[in-house]
Amino acid sequence: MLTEKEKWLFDLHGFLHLKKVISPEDVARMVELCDQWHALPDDQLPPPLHTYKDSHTKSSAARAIDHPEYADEVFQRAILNLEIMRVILALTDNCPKSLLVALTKNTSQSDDISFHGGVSGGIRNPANDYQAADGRVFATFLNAAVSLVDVPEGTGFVCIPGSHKSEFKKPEDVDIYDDPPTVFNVCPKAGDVVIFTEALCHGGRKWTHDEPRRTLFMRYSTAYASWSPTAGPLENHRDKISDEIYELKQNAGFQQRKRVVQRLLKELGEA
Ligand SMILES: O=C(O)CCC(=O)C(=O)O
Repeated sequence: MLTEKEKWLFDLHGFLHLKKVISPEDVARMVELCDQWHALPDDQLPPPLHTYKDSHTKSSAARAIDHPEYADEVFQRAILNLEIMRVILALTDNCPKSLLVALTKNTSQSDDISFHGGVSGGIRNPANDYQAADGRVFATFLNAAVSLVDVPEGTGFVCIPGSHKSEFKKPEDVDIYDDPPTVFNVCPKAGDVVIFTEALCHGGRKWTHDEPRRTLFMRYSTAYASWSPTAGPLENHRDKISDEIYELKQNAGFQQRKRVVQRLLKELGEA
């Protein structure tokens, strides 16, 4: 399902930039909802939407609103987008699970995000693994970042190409503002998607433009990933998502073929 060039690029760089994947109508609807929700405090968001917080999130970081797919089907369409799923299915060997989805708004007040991810000193995390063998590429934890705006050069997503299989620890002084070839700044247009393995060392440069940056981050893992049992569908909000999204969010053994996967493979001419 990946072309030979896509396999070569993903193996070499750790990400793929797919162009014009989401329709302009869906992008416009997502921007509208993004602006509407980001204007509200958490207690006025439609449940189960809320702001992402963990102990590492700085209060100055861009606000990310989790679970938008439970509030509007435009986000469910994005999760199941055939062009995105073509890549996710190939990379998870047809055993995917939809994890946390977040709608992020960066303004010129938001902090940048320093480098994280990557293979440190050659030590690999089996829940965030990358392998290439037998003419195939395989990753257990992926992020599909749909840009809802045109990203100008010098801002937005940056990564260290190839760091998903680096054997050595990143030197302390290499940072997100370094130049190529060490650091690469990916600049998608609205509707493009950047799919990367979370094993890739990546971060986000400060947004410097008046028009905010809006991004939909959709994480996927293998359905049997050891760390993801806590990240299943929200049972209290089951009625807000389709049967296919519900199934895609569930755990499954690696020999099990989800019905939604079977349907997608058929549409892709692979089953
Ligand atoms: O595109 C960005 O701003 C970086 C996002 C990021 O680092 C992440 O989602 O982990």
